Amino acid sequence: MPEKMSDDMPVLMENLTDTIRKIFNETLITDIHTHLYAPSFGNLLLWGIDELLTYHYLVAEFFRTTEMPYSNFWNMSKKEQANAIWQALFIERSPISEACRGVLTVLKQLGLDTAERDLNAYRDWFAQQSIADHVNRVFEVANLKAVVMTNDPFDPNERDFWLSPAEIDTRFFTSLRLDTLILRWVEIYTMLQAWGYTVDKDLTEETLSEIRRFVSDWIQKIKPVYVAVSLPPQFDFPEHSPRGIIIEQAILPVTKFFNIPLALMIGVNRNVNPELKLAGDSVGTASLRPIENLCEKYPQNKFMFTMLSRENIHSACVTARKFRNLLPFGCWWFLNNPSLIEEITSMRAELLGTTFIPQHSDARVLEQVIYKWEHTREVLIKVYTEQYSKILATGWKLTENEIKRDVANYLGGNFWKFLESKF
Ligand code: FIX
Ligand code: ZN
Repeated sequence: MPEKMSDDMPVLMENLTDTIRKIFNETLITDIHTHLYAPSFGNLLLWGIDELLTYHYLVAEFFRTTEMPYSNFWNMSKKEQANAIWQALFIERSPISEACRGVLTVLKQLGLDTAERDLNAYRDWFAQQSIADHVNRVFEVANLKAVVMTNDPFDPNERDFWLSPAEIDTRFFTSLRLDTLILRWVEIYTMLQAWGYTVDKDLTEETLSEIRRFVSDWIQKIKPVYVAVSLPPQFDFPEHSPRGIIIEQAILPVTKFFNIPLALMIGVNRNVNPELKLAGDSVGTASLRPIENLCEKYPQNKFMFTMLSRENIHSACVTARKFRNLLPFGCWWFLNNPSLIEEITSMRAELLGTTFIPQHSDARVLEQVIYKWEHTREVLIKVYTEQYSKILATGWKLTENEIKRDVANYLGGNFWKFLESKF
């Protein structure tokens, strides 16, 4: 009788990079934070070359190349804006920034010829795609299993969808984004009044109870995988301010009740240049004490967090070591560049082993998931080849299935297990 072949294989030092590359290429990803929408949300799902070229990362880079008055740009049609950005960033200069290279990676991976530099030919190609097939293809090329949307009940377009919801593609999960509720209470409490909640500008007991009812209603309506808020670097906790009171007395009890995480995205200074609109946000270094205070005071609540400032990443790793109810995720926004992903992921792997989520895409335009994941994957293969080779060098034996297990956890498992966990 021939010996039964094991379906697991030992990993040898000489095959390590190839094995890790193969595993990363085969592992499907859950993208835990995007600004994408399922096709049934209609125009809210952005896709195609003009959307790719007018991504706010590229708008910011475009204005560095021109003296054009801001208003001229904003008065242009989307196609005209895309033409101007293409001309300035791809033709008159080499497209070497991460956001520019991203457009080229997308074109390449969709089978278009970047050497042609023919914007109208790219437009024609996108115009021929049917959105249903195109979404399938993008998911396949990017290796995606699922994406999490960012769903804001205060966004009038989204509200319309939720008031008479259509079926949602099961690969698209929801998250409840509450920046408006938490950060702009004084401006928006009248909206809650108009929607039938008995609230007042002052955060009285009754008002807080009604805010809890509002958050619970939306959790039941959209079934989010987490509740999220982005916060400025000055965020503190505990804090005697509307945002501090709303988080502590309205959000935390409800997220605890439903056992869903609160995702904190810390370090954004909004609108430092309002002329740039969506492209006008900046970064600031924050303190980790508020997160430590939250995790310590509310050990039965679950928190996810990402920081925008590079200077915060090391202390963020240390904070995560202290609290099992805290899950770090992604290289957010200005940190989503290969040189920084490499530094951040190595640091996290050294301090946190396999217990974090290395990346999310933050894609706003469908096809961006292709480049954001392709560029990240290259870095992860490099970082993990190095990490695994160091343990092999001690004589430790590794099998393919063990690396598969770890990579599957990084690219989705850690997230789904955190959602299941109860402390
Ligand atoms: O707050 C956020 O979720 C940010 O990611 C966005 O608002 C930001 O504009 C972005 O697209 C970053 O990638
Ligand atoms: Zn985002």
